[in-house]
Amino acid sequence: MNASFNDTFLKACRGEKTDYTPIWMMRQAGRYLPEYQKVRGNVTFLELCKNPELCVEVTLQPVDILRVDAAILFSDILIPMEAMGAPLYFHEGRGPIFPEPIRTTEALNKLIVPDPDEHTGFVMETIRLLRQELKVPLIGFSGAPFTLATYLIEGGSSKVFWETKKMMFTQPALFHALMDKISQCTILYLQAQARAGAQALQIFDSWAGVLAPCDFAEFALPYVQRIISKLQDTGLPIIYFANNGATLLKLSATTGADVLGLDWRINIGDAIRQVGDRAVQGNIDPFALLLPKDKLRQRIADLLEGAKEAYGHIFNLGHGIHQFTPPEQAKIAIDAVHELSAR
Ligand code: 1CP
Repeated sequence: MNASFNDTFLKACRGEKTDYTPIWMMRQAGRYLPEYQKVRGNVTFLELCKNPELCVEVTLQPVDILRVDAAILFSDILIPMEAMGAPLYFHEGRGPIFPEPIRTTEALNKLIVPDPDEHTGFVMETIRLLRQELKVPLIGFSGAPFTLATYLIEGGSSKVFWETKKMMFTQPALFHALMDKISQCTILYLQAQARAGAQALQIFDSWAGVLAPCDFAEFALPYVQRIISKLQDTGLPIIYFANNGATLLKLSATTGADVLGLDWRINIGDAIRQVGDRAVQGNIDPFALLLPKDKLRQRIADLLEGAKEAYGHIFNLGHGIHQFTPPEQAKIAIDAVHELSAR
């Protein structure tokens, strides 16, 4: 590794001593940055995701502008679902749409388990190009099977998850078969990202928090466990983030992930006491970035204090940065984490 490479983030993932607490922000490349808006002004979101040169450009933006300690591949969790054969488009106001939702065995049978290098080669190319540029670690990612299944079953975003839970409870075999296929796809997809040069892998379970613990244990967790066990031989740190997952934390600790992402609804010290010898990532409320500078710095100081017994701590937001956040506020937070945690 070359001398100027900053591996603080990777050390924290592994529970090794670091000079300061590393920070990155979920959704750090995106609409709150005018530089992103400029690139996005000329292309649709899917065109952007499929253009490695542009993906490299927007991945690097927050690294250069904000000085975060890790980069996250610019892409979307739904890209491999399109590669499975589910037509996808992004509606400007309503977000992702799958016009042919997966609700029957016939629909499921039409989905393929794609070869990631062949069907999502643009993602792997983005990773290879980024590794030539970056002086901080590159995080690759996927969605978790449950979260991905909700989009396929609902046909897009949802608030109540009626179709998803209806399938879980009335057609459990079909639900499990869909989860199995998505998991096969995800394993190959993340293995390909590792081969292309990703240095850590995050699994986003954005909707796990809508499940009762017993249903999470039966319908979602086994697939995350399987994926993570298949990634062990990559040697990469694996981060599992279950949004709204405070009530699922003890179960999440059985996924095999090296790092557990935390949303802001739980006190970080309480979380640390539940997860054992495992690093944590989080967990300031993304809206707290709006606090005046002195209050924001105080909140960060308190969070760092609360995390001081952690096996390892990576500072992050409890969920993605909101699109109307002033970038200067993000910069204040990043500088404060670096300054206040310096050892
Ligand atoms: O209009 C635009 O420019 C698109 C906005 C946008 C962006 C910037 C979407 C649409 N996705 C992304 C990028 C993205 N998505 C990243 C990039 C890297 C980074 O973090 O900087 C990542 C990691 C994701 C992951 C993602 N996509 C998740 C999991 C994380 C989370 O926020 O919970 C989810 C749920 C999606 C689905 C998605 N993509 C985009 C939208 C609007 C949605 C729907 C969200 C919802 O259902 O509420």
